[in-house]
Amino acid sequence: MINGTDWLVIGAGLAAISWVNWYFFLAGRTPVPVAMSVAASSPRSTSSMEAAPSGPTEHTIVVDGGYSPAVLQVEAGRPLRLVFDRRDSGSCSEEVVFPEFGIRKFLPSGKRTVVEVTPPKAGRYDFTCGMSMLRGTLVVTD
Ligand SMILES: [Cu+2]
Repeated sequence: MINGTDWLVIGAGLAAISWVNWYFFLAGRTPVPVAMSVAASSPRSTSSMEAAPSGPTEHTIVVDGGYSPAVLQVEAGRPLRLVFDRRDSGSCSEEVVFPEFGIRKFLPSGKRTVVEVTPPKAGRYDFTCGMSMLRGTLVVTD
């Protein structure tokens, strides 16, 4: 015989089943309009989808009595490929040093020399010549 408590259990069970059906079959199919409109309206996320997110970012830095550009905006955690294009022949610029990365590299005059670093976190990382006279900065953002 079915008493009042049984009806309560059956009712709760039916409610749970219909909620599960709604959750998986109806809610799951509904696109997320908020997230999509944000992605479509943000040029930054569009461009990051076009570029391979894991590939290194390459920058060429001309060395000619200084670094040009002297300031580079880069992303934290993303591998960087810095191509030093050395055009002068003074002894001052013959080495480039990245103190935070423990890198000291000789730059032959008239050649392109690659330095690869991955800035681990946001901040400013200087690079200098061997005597700390010429200066450049990596401005790293998240
Ligand atoms: Cu120097």
